[in-house]
Amino acid sequence: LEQSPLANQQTDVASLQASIAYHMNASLFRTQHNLEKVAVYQALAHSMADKLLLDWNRTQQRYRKDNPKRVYYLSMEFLLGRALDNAMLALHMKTAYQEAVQGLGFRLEDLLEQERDPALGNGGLGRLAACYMDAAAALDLPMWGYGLRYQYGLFRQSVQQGFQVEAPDDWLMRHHPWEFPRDIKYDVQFYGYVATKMNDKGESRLFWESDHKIRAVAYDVPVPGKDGFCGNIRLWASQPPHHGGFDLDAFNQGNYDQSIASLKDAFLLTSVLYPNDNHQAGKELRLKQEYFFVSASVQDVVHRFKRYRCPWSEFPNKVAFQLNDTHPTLAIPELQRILVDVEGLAWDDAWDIVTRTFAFTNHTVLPEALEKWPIYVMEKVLPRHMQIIYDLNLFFLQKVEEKFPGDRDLLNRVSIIEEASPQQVRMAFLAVVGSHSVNGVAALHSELVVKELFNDFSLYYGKDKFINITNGISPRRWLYQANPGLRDLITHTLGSEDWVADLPQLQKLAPFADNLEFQQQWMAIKYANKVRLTQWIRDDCGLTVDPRALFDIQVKRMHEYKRQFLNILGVIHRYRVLLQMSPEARRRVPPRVVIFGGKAAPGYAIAKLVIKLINSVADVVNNDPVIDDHLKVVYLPDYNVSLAEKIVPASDISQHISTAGTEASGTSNMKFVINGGLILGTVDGANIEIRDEIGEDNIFLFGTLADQVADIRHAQKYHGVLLDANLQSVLDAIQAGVFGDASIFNPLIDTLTYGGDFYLISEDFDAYIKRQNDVDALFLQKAAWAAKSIRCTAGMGFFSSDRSIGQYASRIWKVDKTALGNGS
Ligand code: 26M
Repeated sequence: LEQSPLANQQTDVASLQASIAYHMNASLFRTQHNLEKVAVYQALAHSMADKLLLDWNRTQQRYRKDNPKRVYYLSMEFLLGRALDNAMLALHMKTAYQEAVQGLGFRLEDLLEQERDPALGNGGLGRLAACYMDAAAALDLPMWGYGLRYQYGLFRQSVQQGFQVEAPDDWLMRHHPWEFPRDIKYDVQFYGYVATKMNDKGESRLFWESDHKIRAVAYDVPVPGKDGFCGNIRLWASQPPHHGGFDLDAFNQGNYDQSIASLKDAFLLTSVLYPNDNHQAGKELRLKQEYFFVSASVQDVVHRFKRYRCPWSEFPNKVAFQLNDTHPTLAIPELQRILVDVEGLAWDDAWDIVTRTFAFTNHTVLPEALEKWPIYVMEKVLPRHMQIIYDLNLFFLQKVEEKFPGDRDLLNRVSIIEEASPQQVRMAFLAVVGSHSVNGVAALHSELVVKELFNDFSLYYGKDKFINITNGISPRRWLYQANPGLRDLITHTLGSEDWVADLPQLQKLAPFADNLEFQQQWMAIKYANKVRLTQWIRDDCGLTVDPRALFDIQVKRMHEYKRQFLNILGVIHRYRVLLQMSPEARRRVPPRVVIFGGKAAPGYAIAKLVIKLINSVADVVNNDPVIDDHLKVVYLPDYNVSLAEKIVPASDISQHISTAGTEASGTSNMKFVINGGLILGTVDGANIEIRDEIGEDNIFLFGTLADQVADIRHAQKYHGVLLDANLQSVLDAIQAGVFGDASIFNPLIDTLTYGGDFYLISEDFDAYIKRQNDVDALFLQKAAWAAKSIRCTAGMGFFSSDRSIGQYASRIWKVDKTALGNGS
């Protein structure tokens, strides 16, 4: 391959142009005569992918030879975003390619916009997986991602008459040059029955048999690293098994429809990503997706392990599985099944191997998000796994009983099987019992995980099993790539690019915080980013906003606990206050553009109603001549990773205002702050650690604390909710029809009154408004604002995903960066 003209290592402009031209002909079957942007993008992507493949092969060959302990990050979601810009920057080829395409008559920025976002994730959890793969690649850590190749990613969102409308995300309709189909296949079975059989050694063993098989085929996605290193994500697609897809009897009888029915099943399995975020839907197809993914991945890993002919006892020294939430938890009984039923290990030996291999990351404490599967479903789809879970549970409960004799209540509380009707398997408990380490994703969250979610387990296992690893973000994508202006200023100021791989170096910016000239350069970059977003808002929403206004941004999945409702109620309050002011008083308030973005799960009616309310408020406020430019409200449709890359560098303030104790970590908060955006937030998730790192004076926190929430809810139950007076007038305005037909908003307003204000919007309303006024006041003091903005970036060194992955590696996986390193 090294010699192949496809992978010409020359990076001079003429060679790059030649490779683009080559792909135009050979990969796209086109001539140079009708060059559309999308075709040039594709040729360019192929050309770049060639280079990546060389690195991929070199890296993976080295691992194969050295056989280091490998980490497998099991995740149902990888929200990667676009690949081309990322790859060009990682391989230091962007400037050369820029010139190459310029010579062909194109602007690189336009071509980059042609790439469809792979959206194989819902939100934070999927994007975290992408940032972690990026970090592992940068650190030369032998970690592979395993996931699913959904034909349709997260739905595309448009807004019609103010309502969210979903469309399928057919991202594979156009050829996607960033994945490589492999001749690697495993069959995965479902349903069937469990029988007793003799194995080769004459021992009686249980075997699970079924005619219902679906084939998993591997697609590899390269993850560009540093210095010629390249990681991998292996995604499984479902297909009918060889010869097994046809119902041959039906086929021979000429009953074609019936003969291909199971073919359809096979293709359907990985066709679509479930669009729920922090909510479990409980659909059988989802369970099958989870098992399909897990089974193919475990088979692949076992196959790789066996290649080296090590004894089974070596398995935990060669393999670490990290479970990205409970979605891949079936990997635990699956590995136990393979070791016992197929490989013939004794139960206890197998279980020792399993528990030393798995570790589990929890991403939520919201009860509605915790996965539970009814036993009648599990029994039907995975009969052998259900037996194994019963056995695991029995042995576990026996040990609990030994340690805490006679505590029947405790046994009920920790049982993997929930004794309700229907009986359910508690996947989080299975994950805890089958793992040697359980971690939360921010300090407060990990505390709640130990004290609330898994309290009984921490008493049984001891506290060491439960740790915190605070989330991190890729400084490459979220600063270096997304904010070239700031990147260059930082590099120029610090004298080199070393800060990217050693993010705490950002602290060296702090001495410049009060330097007026530096402040001006800093804020000029922010302004340019706001201008760029302004153009996007004009093209996308047909709305003109002034880049000099304060940009106040909340972009994240629409969810009640994230309280976009609080934000828009605050906007209505601001609107009413502005209307009551004299023109002179109004001019003393800094103009604001309040920007929203984010998708609601299609079945989540209340979240969708908040989208409607935001758009209704926007209609009125944006067209009110009295308000003019003092306040604008924007709802950006189809929020995704590539849009985030444009939005994040352009914030003055971003909002992270979840009810305390509900947002496990948040990661966009980190992205905004590292780009010099200030935060308006609650004392929740990683906001707390951001405060600790950047200093209390550089963040606007407000509201109820996590340990007060339960008492307030309790009081509400007995005394009802006494609505904040300002909030009451806001609700009155909505109900008076100021924002159109009031009746449609009734279910939304009811969430504040009937049955208590669960997310404490009224409780926090006054503190929120006051903090917003503090923001206004500071924005008028340009130098003070700039100083805080600089201190924000300077203090963010801790939040690199390189730090997070380093902690996972040393505390959980016990792996090092490979000794060889640097692709040599
Ligand atoms: C579960 C069952 C069926 C279908 C879908 C799901 C499901 C999918 C995604 C459940 C939860 C999902 O994501 C949760 C999530 O994104 N959690 C976020 O994780 C981030 C990374 O740790 C945190 O920063 C966020 O605070 C947390 O909300």
